[in-house]
Amino acid sequence: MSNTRYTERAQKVNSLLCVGLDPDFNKLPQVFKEKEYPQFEFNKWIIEQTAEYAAAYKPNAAFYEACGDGGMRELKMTMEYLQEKYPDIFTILDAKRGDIGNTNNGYVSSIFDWFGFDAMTLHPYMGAESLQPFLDRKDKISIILCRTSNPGAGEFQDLLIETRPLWQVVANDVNSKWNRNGNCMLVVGATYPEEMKVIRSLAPNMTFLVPGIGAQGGDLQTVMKAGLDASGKGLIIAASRSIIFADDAAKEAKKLRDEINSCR
Ligand code: OMP
Repeated sequence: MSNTRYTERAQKVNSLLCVGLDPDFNKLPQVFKEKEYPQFEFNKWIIEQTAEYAAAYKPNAAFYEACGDGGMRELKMTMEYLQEKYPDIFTILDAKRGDIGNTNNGYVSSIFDWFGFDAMTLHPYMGAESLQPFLDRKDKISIILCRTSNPGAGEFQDLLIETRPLWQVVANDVNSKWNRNGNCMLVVGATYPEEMKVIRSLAPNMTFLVPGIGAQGGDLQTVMKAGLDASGKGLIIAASRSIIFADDAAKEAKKLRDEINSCR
């Protein structure tokens, strides 16, 4: 099952680090901007510097879509590069998809089958029935937004459903009802460690994708304490800008990998 792909890679390189491949064109060093395939060449360079520390890579679709058909081609080239050179690294497309079931079949074909990602991020707003095409894929991982990292996350997520905020209902339902195939994970932002603690108690064995360390200011130690599962795993700690746009991406990735491990 695909869930084991992450844990096996994490074990192999002794890392819970996920490097976000968010190659915002405007922020690329000039030398890459001038290349025929700027985002791909930049990603390749980042991958070469960080692969030994990375359990996962997570491109965000927005930065590729922003570059039109060239961006989509370069996202595919990035995937082909990873599949060929680092086939055991877990790959996540951050695209926060979710539509009616029939339309979701299109995302399944595109993101899981054509691009070949192991996992994608999904929003739960339309319910389990709509997400069934993703949940039915036993060989792939559905990562459901539960508590997002953004400052305004609470606008809807904190709304009370009887006595519980919506994010708790999502955590509970994904864990107890949606995860029949053992192929669900939850997005839990690093900027909300108190909520993460509660989500860990609601979903003791589930893996959390945790963005918000680095550029968004999440505190690593607090997050690790709140989110680790009983076996000292269960987290995918994601950072994009703080690694890929650092002066020395390899150094930053190693540093974060080591900091994560020192909290385990
Ligand atoms: P940095 O803030 O540069 O590390 O990037 C964070 C990445 O994680 C971006 O691609 C975001 O879109 C994504 N993300 C969040 O920042 N917050 C969330 O709650 C969820 C995600 C995500 O699904 O990955």
